[in-house]
Amino acid sequence: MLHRDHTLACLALLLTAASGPGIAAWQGVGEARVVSRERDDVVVATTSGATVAVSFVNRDVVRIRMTPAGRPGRDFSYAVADGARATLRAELSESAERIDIRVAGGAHVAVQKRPALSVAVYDAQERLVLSDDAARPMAFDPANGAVEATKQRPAGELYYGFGEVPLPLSRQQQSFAFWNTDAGNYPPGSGPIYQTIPFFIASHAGLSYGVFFDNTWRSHFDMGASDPARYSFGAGGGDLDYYVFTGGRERSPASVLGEYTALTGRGALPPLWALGYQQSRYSYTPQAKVEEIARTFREKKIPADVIYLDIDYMDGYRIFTWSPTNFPDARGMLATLHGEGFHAVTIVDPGVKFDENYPVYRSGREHGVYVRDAAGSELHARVWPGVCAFPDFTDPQARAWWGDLHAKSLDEGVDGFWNDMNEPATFPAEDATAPVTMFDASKTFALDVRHAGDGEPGTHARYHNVFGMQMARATFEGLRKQRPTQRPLVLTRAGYAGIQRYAAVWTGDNIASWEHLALTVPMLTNLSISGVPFVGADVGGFNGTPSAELYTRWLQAAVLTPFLRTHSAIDTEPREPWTWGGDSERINKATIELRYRLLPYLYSLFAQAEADGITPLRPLWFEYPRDPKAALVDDQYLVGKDLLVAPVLQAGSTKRRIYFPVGSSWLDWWDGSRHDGGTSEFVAAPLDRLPLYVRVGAGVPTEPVIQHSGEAKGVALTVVVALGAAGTSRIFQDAGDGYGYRHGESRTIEVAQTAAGVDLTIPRNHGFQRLAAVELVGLEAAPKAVRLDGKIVASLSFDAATRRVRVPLPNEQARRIRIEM
Ligand code: MIG
Repeated sequence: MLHRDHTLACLALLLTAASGPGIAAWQGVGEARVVSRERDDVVVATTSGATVAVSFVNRDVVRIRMTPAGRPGRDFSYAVADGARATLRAELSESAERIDIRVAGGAHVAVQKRPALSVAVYDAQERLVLSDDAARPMAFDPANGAVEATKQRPAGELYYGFGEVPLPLSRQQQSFAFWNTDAGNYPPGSGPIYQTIPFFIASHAGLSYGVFFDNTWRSHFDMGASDPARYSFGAGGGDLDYYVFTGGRERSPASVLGEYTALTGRGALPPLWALGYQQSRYSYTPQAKVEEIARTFREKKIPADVIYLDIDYMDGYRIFTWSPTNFPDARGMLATLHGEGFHAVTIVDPGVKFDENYPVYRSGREHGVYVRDAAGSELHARVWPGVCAFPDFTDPQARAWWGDLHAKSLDEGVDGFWNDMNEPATFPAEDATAPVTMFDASKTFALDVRHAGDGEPGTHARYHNVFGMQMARATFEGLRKQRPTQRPLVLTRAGYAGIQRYAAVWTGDNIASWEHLALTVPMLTNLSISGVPFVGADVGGFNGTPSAELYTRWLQAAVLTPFLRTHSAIDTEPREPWTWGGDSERINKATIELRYRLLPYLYSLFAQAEADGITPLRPLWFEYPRDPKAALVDDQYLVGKDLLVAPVLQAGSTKRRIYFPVGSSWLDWWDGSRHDGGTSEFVAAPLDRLPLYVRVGAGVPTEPVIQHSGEAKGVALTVVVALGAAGTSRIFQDAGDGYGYRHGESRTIEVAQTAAGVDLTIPRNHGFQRLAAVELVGLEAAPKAVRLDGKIVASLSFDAATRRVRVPLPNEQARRIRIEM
């Protein structure tokens, strides 16, 4: 047993809580004994009986896997995308004290053999990336299966990512756990909540690296909270299996995220309609109410694409049914909604009502899909419908069964599916007397409940954190099978690393408070750079009723977040963009219109996210890792590289301070005024103004206001060019749904700014929106002339108030714009 200080002993107890009672008895890995090769892995047996395997996923990504039992089990991961875990054969050299493992031109792993095996990883330039704390080698607890690693922490190293944790942007000197939890009203600064994404990007002296701890058990990170000189991570079972992303030559946040998403998959382009404004409530019922809400959007000309049906659409909360009284003609309602350009999403929870007269329940039992308790009987627990059985989503047959259930809903006209309560969450037993607290262990299945584990049966303690992800996967795969030519929209509350392959994620039951509004910025940007492109928070805050001002500010703050949906709890006042009437309605409408004007930009960002894994929403730090003043900014965010959003997050505020990061200059979206990088400014932000900036050098595609994305085909694009620096922007276009874009049915327009002017590269148009104009922004005076391909543009109007001039393009042959001042 190792000597450990008090804090670590506490940590150990925390870690092992999920695996049952017992005092932690940590054992270090001990000295390296025998070094061997197994396929591409270098496997080191240690005096403790554990083995440590080192492999290379590619030149810059190293995997380290410590197996306490010595013999690694099957190599399987829910996080890793199909085919993404290729390995390279590394060169191995061994001396009395060390083992060096490297690939040409890539990273280098140095293993110190004694006094206890310890690992250090270097990048391709032999710069240290991370290193075990020699005093605290990798350890495990043979009594309960817990594992743990401790790394040295350079002073000032910061940590971002970690998926969904309600903490400030950088998690240095914080500690938290992952155990998917229905944590409605989550207090800022706490955890665990709904998702488990044990991935972070570290940043120190302008260099980044990443770590992904691929372990589905209850896990825990201490990023220097107990001791600022070290950080540690561990779990209540399984292997100590983690990846180090060295970030290649660049060592940038983007290169690390690219490496992580190459391993765990990249979120595919959503259907265009899912990027529109979405309206939800718990619950819009009966169907006349749903129809009225949709109609009101159209009457008031407030753009919207999607309406949500929360649990009350069902018959006694039986999934895949409709309430005969409140939704007597669901098909008719869905047809009406479609006629008005709406798409509809229904909520589907994992609990299947235990009811012999309910065909879905009976079918599940006949197919043997339900989770079983430790004694082997069908697990029953209470949720909305009363006593339920639960499909075991870690069983491929259960997933297929589940996927097929969606055929009926699709046939009725449902367009997308919302998976809730999939932590999984359960209610207390009817006769329970103890109070249920926020992070109560009783809010889910018993730890000894059994799961199929895709061929490796195991307990709930092991598979709890992937239940929600596998539910979303089952839904996604079912939709892909039923509707192969449509892109699915699946929204999930729970998930695990890699969830981006299957679903959009929203941050659950937040609160209608200014504090929770402010929390959305660090939460969503961190969730995004944890590889999940399609993220959002309930606009206005789920629980409680926001004031008109809070709602308006919240909508502004959210308007360029990827998943934009107003949603509210059952006991709150109505909440639609028009609820407060007057100015409030006018401003909310304008805010949603801004979303639609920028849809082509958001869409292009999603195309990028699918191609290279770089997600649309980013903290300032992500693009400006060498600017120390940007490192902790968590009340502003970037959308792509080109838009900077600085929402007002405080009650009664009509101005705010904004930091413009070093390395770019920015133009005010509304008036074209210029703000240089490295400056901090107080700007006016009256209630009708979202402070929004475009990066000098960028070309941002926009379109006129439309009422829903289905109208996009009928309008042309205008690219807004922020003058003053060189740069190239790419505008991606395709059909907006389906998979034609993977077979060449798309085009990418290039807009390049040079010292001479703006050059356009417009490929042939196969029925996409036409590029009809270029707006040049940032001009302090009217230009003497603007030439388009040599010819003076006649109809030119300079708008001094917005510092811009609009250059109409007569056709898509346009190539060169030259400005004469
Ligand atoms: O126990 O379906 O987070 O968005 O409206 C609450 C009802 C269950 C929790 C979700 C919320 C949803 C609500 N659900």
